[in-house]
Amino acid sequence: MQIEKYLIDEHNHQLSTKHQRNFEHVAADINNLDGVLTKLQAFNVAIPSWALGTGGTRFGRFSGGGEPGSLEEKIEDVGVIHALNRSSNSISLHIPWDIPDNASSIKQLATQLGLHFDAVNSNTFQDQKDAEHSYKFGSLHHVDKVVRAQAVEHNIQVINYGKELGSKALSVWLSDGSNFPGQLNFREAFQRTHESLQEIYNALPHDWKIWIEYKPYEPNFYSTTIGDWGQSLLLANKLGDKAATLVDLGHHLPNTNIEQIVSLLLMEGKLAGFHFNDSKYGDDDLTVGSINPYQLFLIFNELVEGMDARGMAHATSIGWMIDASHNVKDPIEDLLQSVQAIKIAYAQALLIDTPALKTAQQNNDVALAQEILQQAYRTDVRPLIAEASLREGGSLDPIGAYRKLDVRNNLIKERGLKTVATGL
Ligand SMILES: [Mn+2]
Repeated sequence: MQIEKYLIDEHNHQLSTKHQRNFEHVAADINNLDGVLTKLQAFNVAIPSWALGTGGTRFGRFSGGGEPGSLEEKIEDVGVIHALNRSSNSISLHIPWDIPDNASSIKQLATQLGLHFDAVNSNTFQDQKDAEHSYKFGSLHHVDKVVRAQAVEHNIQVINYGKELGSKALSVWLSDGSNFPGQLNFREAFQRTHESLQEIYNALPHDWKIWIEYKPYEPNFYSTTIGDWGQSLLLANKLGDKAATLVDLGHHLPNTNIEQIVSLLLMEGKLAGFHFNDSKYGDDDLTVGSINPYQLFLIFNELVEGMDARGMAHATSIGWMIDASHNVKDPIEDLLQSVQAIKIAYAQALLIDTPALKTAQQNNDVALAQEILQQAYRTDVRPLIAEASLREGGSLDPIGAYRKLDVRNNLIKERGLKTVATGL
């Protein structure tokens, strides 16, 4: 289904008096209001194709109604999200869960909805139905060359799908690792991974990138072959300019200072982008900003400061993606909440008084430095987000509009109550 623009306008009209009052209140204290709004209007976050259905855990999965049953329906759902928030203009495909059988018609559908294709994601953490070799003991690091060759070939095939759709990056996450001490020679596993990645790297078109994701544990519980940002950066540096490190917020041990990692990767020109989510314990894939919004703000502080220091365009210089799973929420509502949370953290970071912070740092005025950061963090920037959305033709209140327009029930009528999307 598609949302008619006039319905969004009608809903906005009902909210406009209150919005105007709130907007003027916050806008009065912002020096560079137009600059902030322009940046918020340009900012988009890619929606992963695997997040449009209900997720699950290894204990079970409770599918919701009206889930997309095909790639076309997933693209339509991203169209719904983008129509509401005007900040989700791309989709990140996962192969083989979402193989575009007819690339030109898929591309046409996306274009109609104002969407394009972000990074494509390969999958060598599961055995596929017709696969000759198993990834039980790893893929790109496997001790057997024929298994590595199969995994390399899969990644090259994913690049080829992406080329047809206009993607410009391959995102690689490996589950390769070991479950028990002694199972693996760490050095050799790393070297084999490097060799395999080099073959994939050599198959990249000239204007493509390869994004290397890391994760400390799970599904392997003793070691992961690309376990942290150091190991990913080591590989990215060995591979070359087209390779960089992808930061998934959930892929860190508890209390890791992610903002410091982000700052240094940016400094080295090796920050590929983000998989946004939130977590309490491990790789929980919860809604962005639902557990630790202050950490998200501190990350955006480093991003804005670091990108400005290098003269990078915020919206387009790195990849912005969500990687979340929704076990108990309507996936579209969850994604709308995640995008809003990201934009809130970004807007707060844009409000930081950078020259004053620099001076405070120079003077070792620790209390003032904290005051400056928290002054921005404690500003209610939601009217700025709403105004940016309005100026782009979106909704002042995306989730409110989604509910008011009864989108989920319309999807259930269209697709049925018992539906299961491909994915996690
Ligand atoms: Mn991820």
